[in-house]
Amino acid sequence: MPADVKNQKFTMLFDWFDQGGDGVLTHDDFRAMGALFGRLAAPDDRENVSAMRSAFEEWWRVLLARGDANGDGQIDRKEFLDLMVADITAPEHFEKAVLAIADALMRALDTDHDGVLSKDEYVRMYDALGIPPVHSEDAFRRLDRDGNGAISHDEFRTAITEFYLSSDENAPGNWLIGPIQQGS
Ligand SMILES: [Ca+2]
Ligand SMILES: [Ca+2]
Ligand SMILES: [Ca+2]
Repeated sequence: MPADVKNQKFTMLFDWFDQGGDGVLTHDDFRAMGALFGRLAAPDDRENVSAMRSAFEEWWRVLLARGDANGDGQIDRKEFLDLMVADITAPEHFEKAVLAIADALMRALDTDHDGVLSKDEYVRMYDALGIPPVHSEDAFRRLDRDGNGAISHDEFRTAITEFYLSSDENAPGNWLIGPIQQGS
């Protein structure tokens, strides 16, 4: 069921973002996510480090401004799911928060600067971001839509857009942070 697929994906995202593990999202969690992503970039790559940090700050700003329904300065699971379905996916927020991270992440991961992600470059993301690497081969195969052995910038953006916007349970982009639970 379409709504369930999105709820499952955003539930996985919530658990991942909750770096402190206390069941609510706070500014600290988003700072931690920004730092986690920033560590993927080379130490002298200030541009991408600061782009990822700013994008997570922007994401937190939108969440707090529009999603903190009970006004306690934190985002609980229900507030997050409601906002993600309704609002972060609005074009102006999506571009500034989500796709800004995607673009900086892609540049940081592309360590040989050939404009595409090889399997090695892609798989490195899993370890560094704390996503179980066991599914990385599957994900790579699905995200490499034209099957040329590399993930292009377009393929990467498409995957991320599908992860956030698609209600299709078979969308390859659903695999971005691991398999969603089917049929639960
Ligand atoms: Ca709240
Ligand atoms: Ca590359
Ligand atoms: Ca490809």
